[in-house]
Amino acid sequence: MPSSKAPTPPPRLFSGMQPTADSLHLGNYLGALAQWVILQDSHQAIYCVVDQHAITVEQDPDVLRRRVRVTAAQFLAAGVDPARSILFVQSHAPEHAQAAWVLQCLTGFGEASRMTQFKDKSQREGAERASVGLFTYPILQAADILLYDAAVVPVGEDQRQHLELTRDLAQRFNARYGQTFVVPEPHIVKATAKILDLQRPDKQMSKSLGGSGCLFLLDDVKASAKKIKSAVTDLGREVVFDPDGKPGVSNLLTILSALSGTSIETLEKRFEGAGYGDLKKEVAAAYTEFAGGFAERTHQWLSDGSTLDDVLADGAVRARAISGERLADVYRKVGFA
Ligand code: AQP
Repeated sequence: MPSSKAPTPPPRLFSGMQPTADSLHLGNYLGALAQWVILQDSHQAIYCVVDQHAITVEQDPDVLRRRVRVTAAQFLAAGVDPARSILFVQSHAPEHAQAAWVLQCLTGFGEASRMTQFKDKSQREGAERASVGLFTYPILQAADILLYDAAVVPVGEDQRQHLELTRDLAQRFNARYGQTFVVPEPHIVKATAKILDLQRPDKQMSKSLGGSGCLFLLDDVKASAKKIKSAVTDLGREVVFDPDGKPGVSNLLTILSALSGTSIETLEKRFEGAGYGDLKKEVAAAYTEFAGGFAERTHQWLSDGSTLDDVLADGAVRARAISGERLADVYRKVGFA
């Protein structure tokens, strides 16, 4: 006799990226987006273009609008499947900002002050110019995640501290008001958690460093191949994986391994007796092949504007069906009439 028990739904997963550049970079892709695509098979995945996070630093409204679509198109080009996963824009779901207020009231000022990303970014902006939104950014991020009962959050290493805060806030709310939020686990894949800048391999690749050390996925591939060929390498000649002693070479091996699906050990063997120039040539070829196809798919999505809009509108409806219910529960528990 068939069992009457409904199958257990797959665990939920939430992650987002900011629409703050005309292109994602290779760190965003290998550190997070590539995982997003894989995890769709085992999770009910919810992916978000976090435009409310973007305005924590000044944005030109027209540029921001354009970048929201370009960012969503890149998620789709990477393989996010809107038939299986929810893809939406953060500002289309006002529940995020509403839940963030409740969580802000549970967060200690000292606790928020310890967030290293705020310290770094506010130093860059200057204390007077840094917005209060930049300060409370990690609490909005906590709301993003907790509203969806996400068990798993795939991110790069730089997000670990924010995830810890999210977990603390979930536990604090649950202890004070009764079981409400799922306490999420970060999903950080060690091998690609921190892709380094090609010119400054002591720093992570980032759009704010930009320049010749950052591979923007929608840039001209020839220019990107040139950046790879002029990447800073290390003393010595051997192509070996040694992140402390040879950060530049190890970073190139990590990139090649991730793009080609070949293990680092196999690559080390293949490059025995070869030099850094050979390694760079192969990384440039693998990158060119990947980024060429990625850019083409992104432009296809952008050229079919109404389909992209439909995907985002449908995603917002599906997202709000989940977050609306959780927010109502939160409001009731904190005593809002
Ligand atoms: N270099 C990286 N290696 C691995 N993962 C990375 N991520 C970012 N850089 C690397 C991950 O990408 C996701 C996007 O997060 P975001 O939208 O918050 O992007 P970001 O942190 O603003 O990206 P940047 O380039 O690092 O921006 P700036 O320079 O403005 O700080 C996250 O999961 C992140 O971990």
